[in-house]
Formats: sequence, C-alpha cells, structure tokens
Amino acid sequence: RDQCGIAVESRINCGCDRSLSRADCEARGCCYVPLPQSGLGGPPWCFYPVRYPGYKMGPLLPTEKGQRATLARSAPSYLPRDIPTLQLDLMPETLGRLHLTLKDPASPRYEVPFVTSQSRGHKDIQNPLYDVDFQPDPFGFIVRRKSNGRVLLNTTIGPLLFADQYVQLSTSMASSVISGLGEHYTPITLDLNWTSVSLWNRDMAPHVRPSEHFTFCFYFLSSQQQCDGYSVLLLSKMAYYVEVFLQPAPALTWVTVGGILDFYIFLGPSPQSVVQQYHEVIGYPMMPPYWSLGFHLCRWGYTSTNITRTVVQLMRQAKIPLDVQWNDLDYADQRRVFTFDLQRFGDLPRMVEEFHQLGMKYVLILDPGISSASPPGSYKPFDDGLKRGVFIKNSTGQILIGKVWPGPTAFPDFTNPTTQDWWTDCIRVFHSKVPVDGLWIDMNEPSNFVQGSVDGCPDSDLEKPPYTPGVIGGQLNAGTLCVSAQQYLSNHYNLHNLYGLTEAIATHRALLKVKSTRPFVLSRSSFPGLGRFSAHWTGDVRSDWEQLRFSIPGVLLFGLYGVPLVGADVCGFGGDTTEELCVRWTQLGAFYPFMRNHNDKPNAPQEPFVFSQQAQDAMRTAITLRYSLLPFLYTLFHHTHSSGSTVARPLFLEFPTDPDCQTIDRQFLWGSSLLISPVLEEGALEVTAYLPPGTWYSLHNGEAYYSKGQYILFPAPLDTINVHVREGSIIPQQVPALTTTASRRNPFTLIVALSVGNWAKGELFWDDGESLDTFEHGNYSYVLFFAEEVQNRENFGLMLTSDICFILLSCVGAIQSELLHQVLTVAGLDLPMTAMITVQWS
Ligand code: MIG
Repeated sequence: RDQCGIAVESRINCGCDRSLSRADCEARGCCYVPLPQSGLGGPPWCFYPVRYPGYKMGPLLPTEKGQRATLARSAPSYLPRDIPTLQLDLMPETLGRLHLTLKDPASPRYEVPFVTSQSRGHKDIQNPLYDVDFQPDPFGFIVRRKSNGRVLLNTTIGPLLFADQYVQLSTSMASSVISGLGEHYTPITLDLNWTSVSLWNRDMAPHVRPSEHFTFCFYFLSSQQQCDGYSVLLLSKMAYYVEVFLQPAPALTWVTVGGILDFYIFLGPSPQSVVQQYHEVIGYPMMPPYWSLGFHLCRWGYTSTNITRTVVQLMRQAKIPLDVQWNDLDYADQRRVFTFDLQRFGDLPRMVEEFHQLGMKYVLILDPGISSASPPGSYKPFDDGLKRGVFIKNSTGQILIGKVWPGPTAFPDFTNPTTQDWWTDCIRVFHSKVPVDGLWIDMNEPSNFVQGSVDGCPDSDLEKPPYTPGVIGGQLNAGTLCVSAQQYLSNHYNLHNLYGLTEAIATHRALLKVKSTRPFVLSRSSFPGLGRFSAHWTGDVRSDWEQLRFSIPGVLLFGLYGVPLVGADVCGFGGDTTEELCVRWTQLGAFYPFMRNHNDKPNAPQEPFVFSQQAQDAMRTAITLRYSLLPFLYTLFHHTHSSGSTVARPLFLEFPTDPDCQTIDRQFLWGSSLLISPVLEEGALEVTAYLPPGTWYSLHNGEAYYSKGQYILFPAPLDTINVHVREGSIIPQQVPALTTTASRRNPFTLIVALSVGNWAKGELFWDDGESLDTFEHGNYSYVLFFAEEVQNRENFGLMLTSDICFILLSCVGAIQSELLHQVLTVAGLDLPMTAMITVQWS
C-alpha cells in the first residue's frame, strides 16, 4: 500500500492507547510494517496511513472572536463513545498569538480559566504573524509563519480522534530543538527519540527519564531554530491527564483523557518574545519580598525550638548570611497543621520574635491535608471546615478521607470560594500566635498515602478511563485522590492538576489579608499561572552530582514557565551529601533565584557550619557574593514582574542565533549580563565554559576574555564559582551583610564592564522591598546608569552618569587598579538618590 510508505521517523503510532497485533492494527485500518529492531519505545510497527479517515470540516464562519467551523465524522473511529460532531474555534488574539479550541458543542465540558488580568486580545488583527490553512477532509490545520512561509505546526500528519475519554492530536514541529512540557530533571532540550511525557501532578522524586516526573503541569513547548531565529510556543491548558509522545520527525502527539483541546500558539519571533507572549496569557509573576532573595535554611528534623535557635546562632557565629530560618513538620502537634507541639515547640512564638529581632524571617511548612481524626471539638480547623463545607467529597457526597502525615485527613477544596474564607481564618488565627513571614505548601499534588481514599474508589469509567498511557502506579488515583471526587468547580478528574495552584492562590490571598505585605508562598505542585502567587522548588532531589547538574535545566524551565522564584534544595534533599558536593551546590545555589539549603530527616547535617573551615569559607564567599548582587537580582525580578522577561535565563534565550547556545544547560545567565558557569563534576578544579561572542570580564578578578564564541577552560578551585560580566553592562551591587535587613542599609557599588566601544549601561529598581504594588503605585526609584566616552576634554576619559542621582561618598581607588581590565568599580554610593551625579576618570 502506497499510503504506508511513510518514513520511519514520521510514523504516527496507531496504538498510543495499547499495543496492537497485526490483526488489531489492520482492523483499525492502519499500516503494519514490522521493523528489524524491536524493543520498547522505538518507532511503531502499527501506524496511520496517509489521510487516515477522520472528521470532515464544514465552512468557516465569522464569529465575534474569529472564525468557527463544525467538524463531523461520517464513520465512527475505533474508540468507544466517539463525539461525532465538534466545534472548531479559531481566535486570533494578537499579532503573535493564536488561540484555537476544539470541543463538543452538544455537551459542555469543564474548561480551565486562566486567572490573568491581561487583555484577551483585540477583535481586528490586521496582518498577524501567522497564516492558518485547513485540510477539510480528513480535518487538519497548518500554521505558517507569514514572513517566510515556514510551517510551524501541521496536524494533517495524523488523525484527530475525539471520544468521551480519549482525545488525540498529532502535529509536526518546525524544529528538533524543543524545550518544555512540564517539570523534569533532564537536559533542557527534550529527547525526541520516541519518548513520552506524562502531565499529571504526582508526589514523586524527580528523575532523569522525562516520563517519571515529580509534580508538573506545564503544557509548554518552545522551539527555536538558528538562522531565521524563529520560535513558537504551544500552550495547552488542561488540568486532566495528558500524555505527550515525542518522535524524531520531529513531531508530537497529544493524548488526553477527555475535556477539550485548547491551544495557544505564540509566534515570537524571538524566544524572549515568545516567553513574554506566554506571560500575557498566564499573568506576570509576583514581585517577591526582598528578603526572600536571601539565603534560606531548612531541614526535616529540627525537632525543637532550641535546636532551631542553635542553628541560627551557629550560622551567625560562622558569619554566613542567613535571612530565613524554616521549620518542617517537626513543629506541629501530631503533625496537624495550624498547631504547634507544646513540649518541643512551646515557645515557638518567642523564637519567631527573636528571629525578627535579628532582622530575620521565619517560614513554616503547611500541608493541605486536615486531620479528620481528632476528637470533635479539639481541632478547630477540621470542625470549622466541616461546618463550612470546604472539604472535597467523594462521588457519593461524603467527605473524602485520605491519609497523609497526621493520619486520616480531609482535603480542602480550594476551588470553592468558601474555602478561601476558612483558610484565611485558619491562617489569621495561627499567625496571631506565630507570626510567620511566609508559608511552604507541600504535598499539594495532592499527595495521598492511600490510593484514592481510605475507602478506595468506585469502580467507574472516571477512575479507570479506557486509556491512561504511562500514569505511574497504573491508575489516575494512585498516590492521590479518587478522580471521581467532587469539587466545587468540577470533579477531581478535571481539576487534579490545579490543586497546587488553587492552594497557592488561597494561601497567597490569606497572607495578603493577614499581613498586608507581599506574600511569600513556596509550592511544590505547579500549573501555568503559579508564578503570580508563589515560588517553587524542584522537590526531593538526591544529594548527588547528577541531580546537581540537572537542577540547572530544572530551574531554567520554571523561568520560562513564569515561575521565576525557583530553586532546588541546595546540597540535595535525599541521602547524605559530601562536603565537596555541598560546596559546589552552594556555589550554584547562590545563583538559583530562590536559594534554600534543605535536607531530609535521616540524613547527616548539611548546614554550612558543619563542614571544614575551608568549606565554610567557600560557602560564605558564594553566599556573600549573592548578597552583594541582590540589587541586580531584585531589578531582574522587577522586569519579570512588569514585562515577563526571565531572571535565570538559558543561553538560547539571550543568544537565539548562536547555534552553540541552543542546547547549553550547564551554564546560564542572570538577565543579559551575568554568565554563571558552575562546577558540576566531582573532583573538578577547572570548568570548560562557553562564552558567546564578545568580551566577558571575570567577576572574580576583572580579567577580560575576548571570545569569538568559544569554549574556554577556566580555573575553578574549590572556593570559586566562575561568573562573567558581559561587556557593556553596569551591575548594581550593595555591600553584603548577614541579613538583607542589614545589607539594604549598606552603600551601593557599581561594576562597570565597558564594551569595545567604551560604553556600558545598567539599571536599578529600588523600593522598600515589601510593600504591595510599589511599581503599580509608583513607590519606587528606577535608576539608569550610563558610562560613555567623553570626547572633547583635555584628558580623554570616560563619564559615568545616572539619570537619577546619587550622593557620592568616594569612588577613587578602585578606579585605577581596575581600569587595566576596563572594569571600573565605583564604591561607596549612598542612597537616597537626590542629586545628579557624574563620575569622570581618565
Ligand atoms: O513526604 O515535610 O518535598 O521537602 O521535607 C515527605 C517533609 C513530605 C516532602 C517535601 C520535603 C519535606 C517533606 N515532605
């Protein structure tokens, strides 16, 4: 059959749902062509022929938002409960953003709203960046970039299948270099060699294989291609189970267990603008409190206030900066949230006050599961929650009881507005005793130690959809709730992946009400939009070199996903760390946007002070370096908050046309100007780092490197992390201290890294670091710095200006020595900024 003459790499699997014999395959009307090498995960033997029958598309008619067509099947597919008629909506929303949905017009299904305040686009899109063509029978669509005709997506390569609990769509991709698709500890470029990714939030340690995720749920695909520098992102908002199959064609196939198909396509054209277009839909990240950029210290197993106090003391004795001390589950009375153990944590309120006196902050863990087994009248959060009807119910209307740390628990339904009020009350009452500064929401996939509930789950189509390819544990309810459980907005089947986001929103809003300062929330589970409300950490990483290395792409992805305040547990969570690993991890962690050392209960301690003097010195150097750079980091957060740019940035975002940068994920940037090249291998005392074309200056000693776009070998002794400043940039710094409360009062300094043309620029966003909406209300200072050549002067020289004003204390000294390498350090700048300042030197 000619129709089966398809290149192996382009075969679209006719058996995504199950493996098929020749007879089964041919019964589906598919091609069966065995390949010599079998084995799991390779190309399929059973695949769709060209123009496999599917839906037929009717005429496109104008609507208020774009165009609409009806699709109809003339013959049923091989799936149970086909949906015979579909509605296609094509909604050009901006010049670079196309929105497309496919749904069942006869019976509406749950649709995930995005909680964004941004405009939904305009009606009249003149001359968008895209063209859309249709193949009417069988239905498929092709999206092209208008400027060069390049095909970005083409769904005619496979059939559209749309049944009650099985939806499938394939598309070609315009590049093999793609990133995204949820949370995983893999290289930043996805492996297209017949792999798959499951999108279903689960309490799982992160692993290397993309299908074994921790908690994930970003349906995000970006692809870049060198030369014509284009970029496209496909975002789908679905909270139910999704499996994405990747193949080398390059192509992908989405399989979901229901719902609707809802895609946004962003055309950039630069990768940076793709990320910004994505932010316009999901919402811009929150502005974090300044203190949250400091160093955080945590472990499971600080079993009393006195032990916790001692940790803080030892950190101060070691003169290592620490802004935020944490406690894990240890604090709670019988592991019940909103209580504290009166024996071991009886003076918790006083301890928190003491930390506040030291200029520090305090954060506690808060799991969603509410103990349901305390005697009635003895545990208010449950009793109240029961009265107010906030808990998730099982399919027969009783409260669903699972099992988490406190034993039997009920799960708040954060999609219910009543739950918000109850949650705020719980937090308010607790906060009136223990004035926490932020909350750490763990276990919110949600995690459940029993399958579904203590009573199991009903035997229904929802619990056992015909196909759940690749779900860990075999069933959707494994390690979580029964998916037939009922929530306010829909059933858990449709809402599962939103649990963490909805809890983060409720917690953020509660803190906002109770404290009236910028909330700090750290969430393990995630969904598009999380970054507006919460920070994220990458879960239970092991203390080993491989996880150290994969923490970089793990963190960078969340920057692309709009959750810039992200980090991995420094020194690793699972297993004992080693001194060398912990030093290297602290150096890398000093450049995670969110830096927290956190450890599992049974492990050897890993606070900086437990190590040798040499190791402590190295860690102090790294953390102090971070503290000196916080004004720069904070300014990057301002930009991501106001315009959707990224903080920790993969090289391809900044240098999209440099082919070498496409896949680099052992190095990364802060903004556009700092290049971080950590040691990621045991025993290594050198690092081979790529420098994009241009001049880069060592942050360590000012030495200049002129790169043609090449790898350079740098010394990296144990006390050093290689950081390079890009030519043409001015980096605002502040003299570090043991807390940000203290460092914020210290003088500023500038690093001026001149370009070949003898200019440099930089900026500083500055406010009180904790008030709400300072940018929105204009309660901030924004300083632009310029260094440029001064021509008509006797002494040829350079001039440094800022357009708002500094009081300058002194700047001599540093200038002479540093000019050698064309790096000028201006020290002793003192805020407030009240006068225009010019610095000249020659
Ligand atoms: O089932 O609270 O990822 O950071 O220390 C383990 C105890 C529960 C998992 C979190 C980890 C935390 C731990 N938690």
